[in-house]
Amino acid sequence: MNNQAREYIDKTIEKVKTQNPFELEFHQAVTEVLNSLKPLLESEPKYITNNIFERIVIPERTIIFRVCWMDDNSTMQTNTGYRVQFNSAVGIYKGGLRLHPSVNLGIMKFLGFEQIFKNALTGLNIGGAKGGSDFNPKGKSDGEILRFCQSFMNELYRHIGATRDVPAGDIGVGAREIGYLFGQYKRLTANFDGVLTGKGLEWGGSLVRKEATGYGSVYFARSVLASVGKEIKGMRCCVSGSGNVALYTIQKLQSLGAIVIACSDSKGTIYNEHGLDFNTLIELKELNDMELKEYAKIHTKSVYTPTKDYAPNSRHIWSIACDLAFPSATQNELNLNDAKNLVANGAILVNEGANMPTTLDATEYLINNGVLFAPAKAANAGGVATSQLEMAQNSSMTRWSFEEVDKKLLEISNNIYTIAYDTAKEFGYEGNLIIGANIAGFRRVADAMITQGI
Ligand code: NDP
Ligand code: 2IT
Repeated sequence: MNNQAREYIDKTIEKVKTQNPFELEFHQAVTEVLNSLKPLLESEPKYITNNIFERIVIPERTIIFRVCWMDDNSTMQTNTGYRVQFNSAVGIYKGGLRLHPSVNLGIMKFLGFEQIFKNALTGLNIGGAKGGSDFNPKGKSDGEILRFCQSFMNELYRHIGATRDVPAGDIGVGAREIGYLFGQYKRLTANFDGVLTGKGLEWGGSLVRKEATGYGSVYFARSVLASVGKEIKGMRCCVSGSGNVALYTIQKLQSLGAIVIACSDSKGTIYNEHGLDFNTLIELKELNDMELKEYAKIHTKSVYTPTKDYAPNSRHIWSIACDLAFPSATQNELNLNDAKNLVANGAILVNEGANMPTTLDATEYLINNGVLFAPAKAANAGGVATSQLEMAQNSSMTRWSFEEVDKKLLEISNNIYTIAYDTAKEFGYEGNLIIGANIAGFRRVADAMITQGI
């Protein structure tokens, strides 16, 4: 049986690599998830006999489309748009839209694949999807963003719907973009419905959605620390990124008494041993889309390190001594060198706010060196879970208070921790939340697939 499970996993991973050449991030996500399912396959051969692996690694539907838009010089620009509707076994397709020049099919598929299990872990009825474009929002005028979003929706609208597929934000997609996308959807369909989440509070959005991923990430970290008798208060934290997830991670950490000593953006890292000022960060990054280097001009005792001064093959932020590390920017932003620095400096927890921020070898190193590890699909699920709470409010035409939504978010985060912890323990890997989260998420989806037939 052991060999059969191993062979089945290896065979599937090899097939994924052969059939999806060059999609390196997708290979990475599949490799991580499938390898961690070995204990489950050994005890439950039905997943092998039902050929679940072959099915689960292929999206149910992939939409790739051309997005033409007019820039401010009246020159026509063209980008590629994507929506990968990966798996609907447990619910409506759900997942964000990413606008970043690095976007390609492999990145969309890795994100969609991760989203399947993340969404399943929430216990809610949401399936996995992801979308976006290689459009670079940086340096674009408001009019250019508007025209891009409208053109993107001109194709996407026919594939989504409040009970079919509900996109949301991700890198490069925040309140402004969701507004433009929603406006165009409404114009094209004449429907005012919950087709996107992260909407404005006056037109169907939910309180706490903006904060949810960051808050949820910290709630999750709190559960992990509690399991070893520690608390967040007084912990020195490094949070990479300074976008939506990072900012609200910082706010919640500070409100719980942690000292956030560093954060970053794509251009550099800011450090202050006495802690960073949240309001300045919001002013610069959320409200004005400015570079983090401006922070050091306001808080002159802070130290700014531009990316050109980073040590080779490492991110400066992970060489700063801290207790808790919250990679919350992008995929593969914490590599083996970074993991070695964190271990050498005594970090006790890596809590993934971004999707797949830690490379496979770095993850292995951290775990082998006794660092607590909270995997993305468990730690950052608060965002999508609160999106589902937004959908629930939309469909019942009600509105919940901040406290009500926050309480539900906390409950969901705590439940995810419990299910990941208990599942790892059930298979003899107590404390390994990667194995726990992957098995629990996969089992729910795979059982639904089997029950629903081919
Ligand atoms: P934002 O666009 O709001 O912020 C992204 C941040 O990361 C920015 O500070 C950006 O720098 C930095 N960044 C992005 N790409 C790179 C890169 N290639 N190298 C260095 N820095 C980079 O995105 P979010 O905060 O929404 O998303 C961050 C991560 O969290 C992503 O992995 C996303 O998939 C994940 N996530 C997001 C959720 C959400 O609800 N938004 C939910 C769950 C996960 P700069 O400011 O210079 O652009
Ligand atoms: O990666 C993610 O979970 C998100 N970008 C949020 C998705 C959502 O539908 O809220």
